[in-house]
Amino acid sequence: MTGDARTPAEAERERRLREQTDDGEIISAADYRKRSRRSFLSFAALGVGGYVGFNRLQSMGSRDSDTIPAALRTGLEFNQAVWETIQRDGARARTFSVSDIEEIRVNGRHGLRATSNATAEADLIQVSDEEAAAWEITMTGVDGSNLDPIPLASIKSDFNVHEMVWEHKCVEGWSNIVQWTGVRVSDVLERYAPDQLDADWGVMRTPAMTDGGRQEREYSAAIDRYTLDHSQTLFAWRLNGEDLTNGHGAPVRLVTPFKYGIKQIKRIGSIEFTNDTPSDYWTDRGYDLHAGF
Ligand SMILES: Nc1nc2c(c(=O)[nH]1)N[C@H]1C(S)=C(S)[C@@H](COP(=O)(O)O)O[C@H]1N2
Ligand SMILES: [Mo]
Repeated sequence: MTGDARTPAEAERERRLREQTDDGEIISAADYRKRSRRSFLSFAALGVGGYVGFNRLQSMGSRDSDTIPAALRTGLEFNQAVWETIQRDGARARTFSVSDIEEIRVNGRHGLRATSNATAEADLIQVSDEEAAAWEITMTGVDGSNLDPIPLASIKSDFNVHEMVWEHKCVEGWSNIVQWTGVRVSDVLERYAPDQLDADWGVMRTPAMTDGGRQEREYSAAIDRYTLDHSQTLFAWRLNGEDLTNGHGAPVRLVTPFKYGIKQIKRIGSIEFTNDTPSDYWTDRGYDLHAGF
């Protein structure tokens, strides 16, 4: 790649990015792919082992009255332990150069569709400029009480803005390097939900809006406290320098490191804080609650 010959403007932008997000090393996408090939191969091997293991598990009994087979539950507990180790590391997701930015498809339209098999942007529930300007994220506390909502206008104007170039990974096996513009969720919650900073989880939902009489099933993503607090977890309203389209989650979505796409919830309408282990759209369908990588 001849991408090292950056223009002064690009170099300056990169310096600003590094300063703003404090996220350490920035390497080219080509180098990163070279480096990660080996870890991908061992990940693939793990996947095969996991599949064989799962088939064996299904014939094994439960440890007590739970319906989860004992060995599988041990696996989930192991997963939780690994996750907690990562948290203690204070790890940061790798970020990239602005010259590595790629296009990204619209993927996953749950909570966004105006017709049952909508694919085009025009088939999605449109958030008008007026609706976007008045948009609020409603919140309920751990005791179930309603908190004051977070106005999107405040998200956009009252906090430090961060730009982050990182790799979005979908569980379907594709990834793209994209740039997000947003503010830290932790900055916003410190101001708008100071009594909820000890809550173990925040369950974010895409509101079930109606358009043309069809009620779309809502999407949800349960986000653990470590992730809510992480300096690279953003409420984002721009993607690759453009305001979010409806398909990409207008007017505001979540971006969070170490999590697959299923946790990058688009069009956030509410957050419910809880200390109980929650479920969300994809955990209801058998995915791991943390969906980390
Ligand atoms: N509301 C909502 N958010 C969602 C989804 C969805 O179906 N509905 N899909 C998720 C998945 S699986 C992925 S990979 C990303 C894709 O984001 P993009 O469409 O901006 O590429 O959105 C995530 N957020
Ligand atoms: Mo995804």
